[in-house]
Amino acid sequence: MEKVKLTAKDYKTKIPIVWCPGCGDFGVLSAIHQAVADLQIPPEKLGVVSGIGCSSRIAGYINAYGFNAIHGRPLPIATGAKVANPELTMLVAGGDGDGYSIGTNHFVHTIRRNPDLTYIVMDNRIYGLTKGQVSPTTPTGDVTKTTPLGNPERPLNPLALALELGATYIAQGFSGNVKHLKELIKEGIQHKGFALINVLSPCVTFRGKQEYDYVRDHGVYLDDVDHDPSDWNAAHEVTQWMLTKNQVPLGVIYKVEGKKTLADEINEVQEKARAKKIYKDVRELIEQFR
Ligand SMILES: Cc1ncc(C[n+]2csc(CCOP(=O)(O)OP(=O)(O)O)c2C)c(N)n1
Ligand code: SF4
Ligand SMILES: [Mg+2]
Repeated sequence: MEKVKLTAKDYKTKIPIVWCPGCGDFGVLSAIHQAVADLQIPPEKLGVVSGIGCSSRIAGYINAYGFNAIHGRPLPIATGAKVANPELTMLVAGGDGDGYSIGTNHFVHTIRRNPDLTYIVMDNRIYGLTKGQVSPTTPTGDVTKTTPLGNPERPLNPLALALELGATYIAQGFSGNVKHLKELIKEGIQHKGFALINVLSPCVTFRGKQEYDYVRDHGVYLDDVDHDPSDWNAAHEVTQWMLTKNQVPLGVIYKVEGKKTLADEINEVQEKARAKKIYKDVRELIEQFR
């Protein structure tokens, strides 16, 4: 029998979408629907884990195994799901607050382990769900509900942090360019190892529509300039553009293939353990702790 071709529509759910009109997250959702359809990943082979926030509602809007984790914890949960069922394509999605504030420790240690996950962060540079508090990526000086006289802190640079920690795929997208973002997501999914896709995804309610203009005016597509994503030093320079040149890099910033993933490491340990025959079975191991 001929296989039915999946389309973006097959990944939509009936859950009403409650984002504000104009929210950047609509673009991200559309890019994900199209990316998984292009790759023909059946919904039963797809997992989406999110955290808490407006952006994290996205898990409910994708026809797949979905899990709304607690705030800041989608990465360890997705890592566990991937280890338990390596056949699942695992997407992790959330906001800048979820991933780069309360979830920073998981961000750091997940990258160290290089699990085969695609992490899509909807970076709107604000806490949207809780009504407009300063976030770790809010620019210095910006007025928010919790910084009425301007944000006194320097923003975190997730791209540079991920690069320093050894992430094997780092990209930045824009929810105002769904076609481009879709390709970044497809490439992230096809990459073996941890893929970070930071998406500038404006919160029109708490930061205003001009966030779209900011990315349009300052965005530089890496495909249009001579950037080699396999060159770590060149990638490092690109991660600094927002600070050094007031430019927003868009595209694949860094990519290295062939690095061991968490699954490779687990398989190696299991093989070593079997070869050494240290224990006859798990009961012998447990006995040691009595
Ligand atoms: C442990 C815990 N602390 C605080 C909160 C409240 N809270 C919910 S969402 C959120 C921030 C979300 O910001 P972000 O991840 O950037 O998502 P956005 O709404 O901007 O998409 C906070 C502080 C919570 N739910 N759980
Ligand atoms: S508050 Fe901001 S982030 Fe949340 S749905 Fe509205 S526009 Fe989007
Ligand atoms: Mg946010």
